Amino acid sequence: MSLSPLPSPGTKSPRVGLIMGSQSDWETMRHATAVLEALDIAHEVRIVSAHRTPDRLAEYAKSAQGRGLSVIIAGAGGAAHLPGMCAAWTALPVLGVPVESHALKGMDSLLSIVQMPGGIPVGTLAIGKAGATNAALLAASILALSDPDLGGRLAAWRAKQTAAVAQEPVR
Ligand code: RP5
Repeated sequence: MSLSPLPSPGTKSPRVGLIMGSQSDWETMRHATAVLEALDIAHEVRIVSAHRTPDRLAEYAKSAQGRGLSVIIAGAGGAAHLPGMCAAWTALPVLGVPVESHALKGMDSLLSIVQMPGGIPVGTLAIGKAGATNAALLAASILALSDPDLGGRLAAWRAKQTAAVAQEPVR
């Protein structure tokens, strides 16, 4: 696997790595990239399958911190061992997004991500779009601890969301 080339001058190097087990996960995980883009957080997106491309996963996770990433978001469906295996290879915070599966509606994904044995944590979000959205927001909160400018952008994003809630329902 060829990992990210060095960013060209003027390009920000990725701070968030977003990985998913399959192309089919993109429909869910695109909601995470939408938030990262709205908050102007440099990120990279890769397909990394724990069982179909195990060497790619090991290389990705082991090199993540050295390449400047601070948080990894990992989305997977079914026997969703990608976030857990990723967390085993890196000490960076790993946020797991359970992708909704056909057979069990994502309950399989959720349980296989959330039930990490004590010792290797994966911060597990909700199934599907909400989880992908919140994974990106949580990554933003983590990064904002040491980035006041991003903290301001996140506060503005939340204020805009608040302002969009009507006082009364349309009847
Ligand atoms: C997992 O298997 C992926 O994360 C995906 O959610 C699921 C199905 O993958 P495809 O069969 O669509 O490639 O590895």
